[in-house]
Amino acid sequence: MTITNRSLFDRASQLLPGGVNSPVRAFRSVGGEPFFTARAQGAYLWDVEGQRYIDYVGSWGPMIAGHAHPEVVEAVARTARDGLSFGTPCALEVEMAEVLTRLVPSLEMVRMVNSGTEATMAAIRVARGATGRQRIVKFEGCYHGHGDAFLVKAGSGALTFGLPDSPGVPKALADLTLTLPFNDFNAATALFERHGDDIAGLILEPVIGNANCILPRDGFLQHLRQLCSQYGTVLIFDEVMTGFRVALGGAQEHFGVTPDLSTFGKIIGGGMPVGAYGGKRELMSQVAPAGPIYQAGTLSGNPVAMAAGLATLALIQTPGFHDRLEAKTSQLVDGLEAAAADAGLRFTTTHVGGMFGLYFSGEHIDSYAKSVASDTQMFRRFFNGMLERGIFLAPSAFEAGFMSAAHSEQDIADTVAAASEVMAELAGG
Ligand code: KE4
Repeated sequence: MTITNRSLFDRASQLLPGGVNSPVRAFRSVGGEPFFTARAQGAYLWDVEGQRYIDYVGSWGPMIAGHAHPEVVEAVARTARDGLSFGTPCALEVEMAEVLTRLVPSLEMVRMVNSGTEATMAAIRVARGATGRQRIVKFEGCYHGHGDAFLVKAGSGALTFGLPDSPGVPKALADLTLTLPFNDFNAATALFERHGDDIAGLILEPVIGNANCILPRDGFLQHLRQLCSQYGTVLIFDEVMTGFRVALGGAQEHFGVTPDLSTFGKIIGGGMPVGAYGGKRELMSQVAPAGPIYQAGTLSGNPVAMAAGLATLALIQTPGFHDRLEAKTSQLVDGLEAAAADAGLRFTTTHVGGMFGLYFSGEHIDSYAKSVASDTQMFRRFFNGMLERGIFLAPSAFEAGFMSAAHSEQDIADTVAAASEVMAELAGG
C-alpha cells in the first residue's frame, strides 16, 4: 500500500480525534489537510511523499537549534543505552536544575514536569496554596495549556468573570478566573482595586505567542509587577514559548522584569516531552514532599528528556547565539514586509528574538482585539500559497512563527522570494 499524506490522514481520522494528537496540527483554520512528516533535519521537514518544507513552526518552538541536531541526537542515544526511565532521581535531573537556575536567576528552585500544561497547572496551584486565595487572572489571547483554569473566556462587562471556553470546564471553576485585556494598564489597575486582595496569581505570556505574536507595551510588565507586589499576588510568567527563545534568560531577561514564578517547556526538552515550573524558594519549598502542595509525575525528570534538553541548552549558550537568531528573524520579517509593500498589500509584522508574527493588517498589532481584526482569510490564502512553494508557516493566523539557528540566509531569501510570488497573486485577487 502506497503511503501518502491522504492515506495516513484517512487512517488517522478513524482513530484520532480530528486525525491528530493536537488540534492545531489538523490545519482546520487554514483549510486543507495536514501533511505527515517522515523526517526532519536542520531547518527542513520532509513529508511522506518526499516534499521538502522550510519549517518555521519548529515543533511549535522546541527546535531552536534545528531538527535532529547531531549533538542532541547523540545525547539522547547515549543516554538511552543506559536505560529510558528509572523511577528514582538521576544526575541529569540535578544538572538540568543547575542549568535552569543559573540561566534564569529568578529560579531559586525548580521542578521538572512533562509538558507546559503541567507546569502552568502546578504554578497556579502553588499560587493558590501559598496565598490561601482562589482567584487567578489571565489575559485574553494568552494560552497556558489545556488546564481547566485556563480554558476560560472573557465574560461580559469591563471586569470580566470567566466563562468556560470548553465543554467540561465547570462554571464554578471558570468563575475563579478573571480575564483582562493585554496591554491595558487601566483595566489591570481597576481589576486589582476591586479584587486584588482575593487574587492568588496573575499569569501571562510576557510576549503573547498564542494570538499570533503580541509584544508588551513599554512599562506594561513593570505595571503588572507593581500591582502584584502591592496586593500580594503571585506574578507568574508563562515562558513555555518565550523561555530561552527571546533571550537566553527568556522574556524576563529581555524586558527586565522579575516574576515570582515562571513556567517553561518546549526548548528545555529539545523535542522531548518536558516542562518545568519554579521561582522563589519561599513558594517552591511548599511543594511536596518539601511542603504540602501536591504535584507529581511518573516521567518527570526523565533521563532521556533531560539529555535532549541539556544538549539543546548547551547549544543556545554559544556566544552570539541569540544575536544571530534575532538577525535571521529580522531578515525574514523585513523581507516579507518589503514583498507586501511591493504587492500593495496591508501587512505588518512583530518580532522579538527568535519568534515573529505576520498580520494582514494596516495596523501595528499591540492588542488581542487588533490581532483578531486582521484579515484571516488573506492569511489562509498566504499560508496555502507558501505551503505549495515548500514553506511551512504556522497553520493558523493566531500562532507565532519560529526561527532556528539552522535556517540559512538562503533559506530566508528563498522564503521571501516565495512570499513575493504569493503576495503578487493575492494582490491580483
Ligand atoms: P504543552 O502542554 O503543549 O507542552 O504547553 C502548553 C503551553 C503553555 N504555555 C504556552 C505559552 C504555550 O504556547 C503552550 C503550548 N503552545 C502550543 C502552540 N501555541 C502548542 C502546540 C499545540 O497545542 O499543539
